[in-house]
Amino acid sequence: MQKGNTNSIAIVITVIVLIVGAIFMLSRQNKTIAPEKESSAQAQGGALHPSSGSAGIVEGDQNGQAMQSIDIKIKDSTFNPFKLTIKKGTSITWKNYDSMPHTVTASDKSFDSGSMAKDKTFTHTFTTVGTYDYVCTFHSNMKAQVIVQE
Ligand SMILES: [Cu+2]
Repeated sequence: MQKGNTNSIAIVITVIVLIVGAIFMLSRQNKTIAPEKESSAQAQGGALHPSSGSAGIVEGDQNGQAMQSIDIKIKDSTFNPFKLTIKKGTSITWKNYDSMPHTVTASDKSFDSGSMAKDKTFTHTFTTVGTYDYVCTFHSNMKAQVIVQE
């Protein structure tokens, strides 16, 4: 009798835990950035932005989850990585390591850094899904691409 009671209490607790877990999972799916997708973007060549800037903290969503930002190096007249797939809402910061100036200019003009001297950075947040080709307007062979996914 008492054992049966204990068993049914255990079943009720298990059901409650499952329901709470399901609600938690559903609420997480509504968030824009899924953590496991973040790591895949890094694996494709982007490095996590150093957390020194205040932007990463300010832009965190209500969950306290920081928006992702990725660095692209401009070095030896090459964008590195030159091809990158990111999630919508990700910020990319380009930094020029060359002594000569470069630009980061979208073919559709949706972003344009203007002339960037050595050590200058340019950041753009991609809020619309699509494929963005961009070039350095000073060096027509410097071509690169960002693919923004949902
Ligand atoms: Cu250039």
